[in-house]
Amino acid sequence: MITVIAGGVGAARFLSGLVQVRPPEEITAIVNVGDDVELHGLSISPDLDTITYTLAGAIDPVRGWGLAAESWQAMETLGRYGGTTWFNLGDRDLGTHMYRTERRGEGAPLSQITAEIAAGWGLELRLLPASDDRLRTKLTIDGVDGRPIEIGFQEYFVQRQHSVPVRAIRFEGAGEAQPAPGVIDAIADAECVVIAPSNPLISIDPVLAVDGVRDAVTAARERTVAVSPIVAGAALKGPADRLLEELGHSSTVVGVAELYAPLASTLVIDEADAALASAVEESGLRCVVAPTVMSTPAVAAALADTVLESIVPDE
Ligand code: FO1
Repeated sequence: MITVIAGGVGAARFLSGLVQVRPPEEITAIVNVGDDVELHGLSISPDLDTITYTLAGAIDPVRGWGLAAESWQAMETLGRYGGTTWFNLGDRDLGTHMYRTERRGEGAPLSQITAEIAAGWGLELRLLPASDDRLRTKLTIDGVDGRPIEIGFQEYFVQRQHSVPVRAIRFEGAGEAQPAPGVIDAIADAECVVIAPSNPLISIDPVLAVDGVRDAVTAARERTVAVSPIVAGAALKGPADRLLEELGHSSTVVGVAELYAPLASTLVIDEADAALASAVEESGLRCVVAPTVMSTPAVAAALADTVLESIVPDE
């Protein structure tokens, strides 16, 4: 079993490579739910949907989220009334949120609903939300009068286009949220645990914040490999580099290594950062240098192979 700790776009790309080199039924993705949001009375799980749509080959390739061949008629009607339109929900995508909301209303746990949606797209890997309980990433930024205010993840990421400095990050519900059924076993029983190239602070940390998950990954450290989401000091997509700096880390592969040293025994970095390999190893992880910019499915498959090969079999 290969278990992948996953956020959104970067993790989805990695998983689309992994399913090319390993049978999907041997793969479990444990997915961040801290980005989840309720809008228009609908339950929306962006990272679960991004991974589902990507692996189904239905993702919009330009946006990296939502469905391809989308239309926006419902949003246009909402706009006519002055409704909430800063979070764009395509007409096809709305069907997913309507189904998830209907099933939650029937009392189904998110993990069950996620399995139903994945099956609806013919996916064979196992997708698990990190928790069936409520967990929400909250960010503290400077309000208009300079005083700190706390906002939700999508208000930061989309409404403000993550263009504001972040003072602190908190995972509301982390104290109570329990791992979804199968999450701890998927880590404990995995021959290899992969920390996907997702944002360490807002995609990976909220998964680790769920009760027992960080301990489970730490216990599996010798079989855990992380892929750096930072290449040549920058994030390929999103605010990972700025967030690392704003929260006192270095937005380099060494900064990532220092964050992941307690959790993983190997960090895979891009060839652009080859000169930093020894600095990564000084942080206490083995360092593997390989192409990590998954510009094509072939690169994603090669990266997945590299990750699996970097696991030193138990002596
Ligand atoms: N990202 C945006 O930048 N703008 C949007 O309007 C937007 C809408 C949206 C709707 C559904 C969905 O699943 C994702 C959506 N995203 C949007 C991306 C989303 O904010 C991010 O994918 C994750 O939350 C962070 O990885």
